[in-house]
Amino acid sequence: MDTYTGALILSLAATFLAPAGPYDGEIEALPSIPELPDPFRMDDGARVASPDDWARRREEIREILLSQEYGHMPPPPGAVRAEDETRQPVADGLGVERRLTLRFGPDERLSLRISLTLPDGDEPFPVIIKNDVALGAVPILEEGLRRGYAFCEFLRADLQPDDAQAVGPAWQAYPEHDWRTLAVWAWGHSVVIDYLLTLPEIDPQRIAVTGHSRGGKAALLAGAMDDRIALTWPNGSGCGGAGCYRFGVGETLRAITTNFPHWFVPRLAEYADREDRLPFDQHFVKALVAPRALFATEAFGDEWANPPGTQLTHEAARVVYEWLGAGDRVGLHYREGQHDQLAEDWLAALDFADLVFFGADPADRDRLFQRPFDPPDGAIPWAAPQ
Ligand code: GTR
Repeated sequence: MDTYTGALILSLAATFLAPAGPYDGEIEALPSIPELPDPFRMDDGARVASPDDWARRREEIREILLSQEYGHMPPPPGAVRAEDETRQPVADGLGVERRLTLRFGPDERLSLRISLTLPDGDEPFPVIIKNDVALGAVPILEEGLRRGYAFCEFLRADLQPDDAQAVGPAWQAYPEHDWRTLAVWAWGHSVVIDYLLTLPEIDPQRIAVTGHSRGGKAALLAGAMDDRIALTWPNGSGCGGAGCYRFGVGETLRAITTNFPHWFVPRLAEYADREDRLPFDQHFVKALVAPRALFATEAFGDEWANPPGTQLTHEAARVVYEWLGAGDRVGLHYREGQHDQLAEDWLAALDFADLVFFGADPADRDRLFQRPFDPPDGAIPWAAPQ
């Protein structure tokens, strides 16, 4: 048996031999919940009443999302070795870009190419980590360096290619995990953080993550899973990201699980056209980020990514943020135009980061907290505990 076949068999076994949880039975046997499920309702039916209850509920929410949607990822590898390849000044000397290869995982079998651009200024620097398919794609690099931000991009396909047929390096290195492609890419942020935290230049309290579209889904999941992330910023992430399965427009659960079966555990596809049976919606992912900062950037013309549904799960998550006393740490920005991550999105995110990291109030604060849509009546039938 070759390595690929062996890894495939082990990862299928991991999926099917996992102990059954409360949501693993027949879909039809699960309760129908046409509105957004109550994040404060524990698996046993009791309602969260205290911070201790919420800590337990967060663990339940994590397990719901990993078992029903993304698959379980290993812990961050911890020991990450960097091979320094090149260093060069960028943006007229405002910063220096390092290109590196990280080596980590069991027997250092995994590698990840990154670019790290540090400003010329007083360390430690806040950092924005971005997962992508190419390096050097930060459109506001100069402005960001001027404001004192470091940027770190990584090539997510080094971990797992975006291919339904491929058993990529991460799946081979950790065959006992049922993590699917979005979970692997999300974990990539944690690998990068393991490395960045070894550098005196990086401020450990001010780490942000971002990605666009499928990369935005991965960045949001990273923020939900890794509490070291202080600001989670998905861009145009839509279905399976900052969007909503039950409400809105654009890509459906059936469409995404048919076209991208490798992104999610096979279980998710069973909910196609039966979204009311989902024990979660995407506000659960956002609620896990709370009370750490969360900012989503969207475009009105990007219907496929569900602009109104994104606002709805945002509103639902905001109930959790407010209950935790962090209502001013969850922002939402819409711009005109289409599916992309443009300078306008980056500038809004920099303003939001300045606000939550340094308390710097931007000139036009309201643009960071937009709610342009009328939410459907009764979509959020629950409120925060008293
Ligand atoms: C689309 C997919 C979206 C989004 C997008 C992208 O084809 O349906 O969920 O991920 O690709 O990543 O650009």
